[in-house]
Parts: sequence; C-alpha cells; structure tokens
Amino acid sequence: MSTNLNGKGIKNSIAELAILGGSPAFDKTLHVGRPNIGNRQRFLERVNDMLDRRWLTNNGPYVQEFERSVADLVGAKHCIAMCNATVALEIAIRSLGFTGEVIVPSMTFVATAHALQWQEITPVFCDIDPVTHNLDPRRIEQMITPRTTGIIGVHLWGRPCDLEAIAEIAQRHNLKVLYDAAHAFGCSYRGRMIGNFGDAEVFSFHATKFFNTLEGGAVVTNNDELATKIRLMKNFGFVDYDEVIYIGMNGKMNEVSAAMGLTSLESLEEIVAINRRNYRQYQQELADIPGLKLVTYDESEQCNYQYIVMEIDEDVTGVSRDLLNKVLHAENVIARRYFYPGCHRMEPYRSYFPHAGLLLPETEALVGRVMSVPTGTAVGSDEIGKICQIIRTTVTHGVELQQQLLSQKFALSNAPVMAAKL
Ligand code: T4K
Repeated sequence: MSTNLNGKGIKNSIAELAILGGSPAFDKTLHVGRPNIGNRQRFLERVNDMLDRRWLTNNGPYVQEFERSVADLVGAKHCIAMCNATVALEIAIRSLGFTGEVIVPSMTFVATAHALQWQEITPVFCDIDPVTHNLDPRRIEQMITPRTTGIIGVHLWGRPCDLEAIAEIAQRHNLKVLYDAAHAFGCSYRGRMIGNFGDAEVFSFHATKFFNTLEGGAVVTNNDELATKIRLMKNFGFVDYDEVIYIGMNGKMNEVSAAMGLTSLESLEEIVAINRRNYRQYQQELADIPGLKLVTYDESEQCNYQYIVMEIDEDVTGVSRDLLNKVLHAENVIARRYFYPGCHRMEPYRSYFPHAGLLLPETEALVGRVMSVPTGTAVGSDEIGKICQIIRTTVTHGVELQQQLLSQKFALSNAPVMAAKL
C-alpha cells in the first residue's frame, strides 16, 4: 500500500533520488529521536514556580512528585529519579553488588556495557535471539562462569526480554538481575508494567526518548532495602547532614528536568497515540516490499512504539542497509544504524575481546541489517509517506541504483585521467 502523495519530495524513480543528483526530498532535516515536547506553557509555569521557590535540585518538590507519579504509573514501590540512565545503571550495578563478570547483550547502546566496565566489572557479551533482538536465554547459561555475579537484560526497542526464562536461570545460578529498560518506559509484559521485573529496572528519559526530562533516568524497584541504598548512593552516600555511609556519587535529577517530566507525563497518552499511528502507517506502507521487515510490537500489551526499526535482507532486496541509509541521508532523513557495530566492536571491548564476535553470530548479522527511521510528534503523515516512497523506490530499483552509483564513481575517479588525455 502507498499513500497518495503529491508535490515536492516524491521520488518515484531513482533518477530523482538526491544520491544521484536530485534535490533532497526534505528542506529541513528529519531526525530519529527528535524530542516530544508537552505543554510549553505548563512547563514554563513550573520553571517559574521553581525559580520563585529557589529550590533547584537536591530532592526538590518536583523531583518528589515526579518519582511518585512514575512509581504509580508503573505500579512499583520505588522510583529513584536520576540525572541520566547511564548513572542510574552505574548506581544500580554497584548497589546490587555486581563484581567480576556480568552477562549483557552486545546489541545495545554502549552505555549498558560502559556502566559495568567503568567500575572494572567485565561485560560478558551474550548473543541475542534474531526474532526478539533480546538476550537469548539459551545462550546465557553458556556464558556463566564462577566469576559471574549478574545478568543485565535490555528490553530493546521497548520489547520485553524473556523475563521468565531469565528469572529461572538467575535463580538456579544465584545471580542478580538488572534490566536496562531505557527503551521500555510505558511498556508492559503480560499485563504487568516494565519496572517490576528483576531486582531493579532502569529507565532513560533522555531528550531522544519518547518521554523525556531533557536528560534523566530512574531506577525502579520493589525492594525496600535496595531502594534505600540507591537513594543514598545517588546523593554521595549521605544519611544525614554530616554522615556518609556508602561510597556515592552525584546522580541527582534537578528540578527543571522533573518539571519537564511532570509536563511530559501529562501528554504521555497523546505521544503514544501519535507513535502508534506512525508505526501503523510505516507498517502499511512498507508491508509488501520483499526483503524489508518492520520490527513489530505486541499491540495487546502497553507499548510506547518509540522506535521504528526495519530489517533489510540484502539478499532479497539487492540493496544493503548501508546504501539505503545513505540514500535517506542524502534526502535529509537522518536514519540511524542503532546499534551498529555492537558494543563488542567498540573500544575498549574490541581490544579486550578481539574474538568476541565468534560467539555472537546473531548479533553480528543483526547489526548489519537494522535501521531506525524518524517517528514521534515531529514527523507528520505526509513526511512518513515520502520516506516510505523513497525506501520503496530504492529497494525496487536496487540493482539499477547500484549500477548508476558505480558508474558515477567510475566517472569521478577517472575524471583527472580523462582531463589529462584531453
Ligand atoms: N541503555 C540504552 C539501551 C540506551 O539506548 C541508552 C541511551 C542508555 C542506556 C543511556 O541512557 P542515557 O544515559 O542517555 O539516559 C542517543 C541518546 O543520546 C541516548 O540517550 C540513547 N540511548 C541513544 C539510543 O540515542 P546518540 O549518540 O544517537 O545521540 P545523537 O546526539 O546522535 O542524537 C540522536 C538524534 O536525535 C540526532 O539525529 C539528533 C536528534 N536530537 C537529539 C537531541 C539530544 C534532537 O533532535 N534534539 C535533541 O535535543 O544517542
């Protein structure tokens, strides 16, 4: 199916593509992760109140209200708001007593691995299930050694990990479980909200997330003791004005971020509805393109539809993910290769474990075929229609496009020779 599109930016033939010299489909750049912004007036009122109160950070009234609202929404006992999810992961990791080795996917944003390595804990990269893109429970057990103390699962794209299987493995091996739920705020698993699984879960509220506090994150847990420890650790370990009982750091969320969070919460349903509408449009418009598959969401669960991720099978389309990515960039659509090339191929992990890829065949294949495209409140249906049309034109004329690009390259590389001959 394709929308009836008219006007500038419609690319029905490859000759019109910007990569071959046509003018870009969009004058303004479209991004993945363009922030959703709630009621501006409400936000500014809150910021004004904050200035009047002269309470800017350190467990201020907005942070407290925000923590209560998030805990209520998720249905968990404790929410500890933080300055970002990376610090929240670091604090959660330390509070859980992880040491030695911890099992994580490599198919994630590098912050998941860094939060461990920053504390001299070895991230042991485990392969993923090619269907769910999440940790493959069948592979986890093979990675456990006497030094393993925990598992960090990542609910990639907001799609929950195999929670039962991971809980069962962890219990059998006496391991703690932390979930990097950076993508999964507002998502559920079998009717229960993410935030209630493992020993603790970490959300990201970064500007690029569908729900943002500018920068921000939170640890959510149902464990009272752990919550108390995390709360102290994010404030240097202070229990009283002059008494410190843990090593701690500054992980506090400030009042402007909490004001943004409270304001974003008021628009949450609206944002999700727009994301869902965008997802359905992409799904319909790309449905019949062989070799191109959209990552799907279980619509019977609560879902934030934050990422529109496609998998490109080059053997079928004749066009690689990287070429499609370049085509889109030339049109001013900044598609992203999240999470290429995988943490194990980034430093310092690439140097530490040069052969890690041998145990990660599914991750290695997946990072070569996934691509995220723009969604959220900043993209309209007409724009999505044009993006889909560019993708359709590129994929259906893939071979011809490759040939033309090759001949352009050949002409360019021979230009000095030709000029000399003349
Ligand atoms: N775990 C996972 C699984 C994660 O995905 C992340 C973060 C974390 C942990 C850590 O969470 P935080 O510590 O950040 O809370 C972006 C985000 O910075 C990062 O938060 C996010 N994941 C990751 C998936 O995406 P980059 O390096 O791609 O960011 P950047 O600067 O290229 O921005 C992405 C796009 O968004 C750009 O095309 C421009 C657009 N953008 C960005 C910002 C900040 C805007 O239009 N406006 C903006 O204000 O990492």
